[in-house]
Amino acid sequence: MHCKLIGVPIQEGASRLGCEMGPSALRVAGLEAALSELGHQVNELGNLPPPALQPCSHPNAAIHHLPEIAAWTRLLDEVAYRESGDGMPIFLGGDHALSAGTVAGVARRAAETGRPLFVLWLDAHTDLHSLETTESGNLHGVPVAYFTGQAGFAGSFPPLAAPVDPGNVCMIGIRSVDPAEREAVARTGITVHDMRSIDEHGVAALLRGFLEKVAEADGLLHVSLDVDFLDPAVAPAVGTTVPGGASFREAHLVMEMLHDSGLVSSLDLVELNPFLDERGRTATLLVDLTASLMGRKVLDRPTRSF
Ligand code: HAR
Ligand code: MN
Ligand code: MN
Ligand code: MN
Repeated sequence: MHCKLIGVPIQEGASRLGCEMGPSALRVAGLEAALSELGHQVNELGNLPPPALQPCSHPNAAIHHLPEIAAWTRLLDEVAYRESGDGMPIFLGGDHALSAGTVAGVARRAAETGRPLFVLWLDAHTDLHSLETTESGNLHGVPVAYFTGQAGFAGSFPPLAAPVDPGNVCMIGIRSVDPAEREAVARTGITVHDMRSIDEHGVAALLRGFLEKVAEADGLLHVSLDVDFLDPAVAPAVGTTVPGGASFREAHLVMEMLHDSGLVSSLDLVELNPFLDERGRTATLLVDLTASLMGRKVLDRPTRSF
């Protein structure tokens, strides 16, 4: 596989500063070497420069940093479109607001190829607020509403060329949903597997169902991995910890199954806040999870799909 590492030092979508250092921490933790050792060709594209701002405003006075997030979305849509033409872009965040642009861009590319885009959202949160409904005003809470084409982004965020069908979005690990997001889940029909579903059915059964759907549709698959998908006990370096997250093994199993599926075409690693880490353990875990997604395994297994 031809992997492209793209640093996205964005932190204005989160309430706590520090995600800007995420790309550096992932590099220091050895992401490039981990991928090269697996036999992948790795292109290190460096960090994207912060984009120029255009003035914009919104009647919701709670919103923070709208011009910054709108500008990053515009830039990332372009970069994700360009870099998904050949090879697999891996976006090193940066807070989760970056996925508004990365998913918009890969969706535009997918639409051109005629293959449907699916999104696997691994997160404690649904990030399904609109600009109207966000109460915190932290724009890492809105990307899913944007890239699925929900109302209320016109005039602030860039126009969306290829909205992702909400029926193609699957969320796993969810355990913090605001009332307006709960309503949006019901309205859009996005598949949400909360932590209770993982407890009851096991993460493998939930993921297998989704991967079968992607394979049947001959889809492309974008994976968006928020650090807070993981339990804070194993991944403390995140500003929005929520207890009761995915375990070390549950997360690795997800990555191993994704690898075996052969379906993943792009990846976001987001919300890593190195300022909150303990001796680099969260950054190291993210690198190890990425390696599992890209083919690292304990033992070879008889060939199977997932
Ligand atoms: N739903 C809450 C809000 O909108 C929390 C959002 C936190 N989002 C992330 N990314 N950390 O998932 O403020
Ligand atoms: Mn702020
Ligand atoms: Mn998130
Ligand atoms: Mn989250």
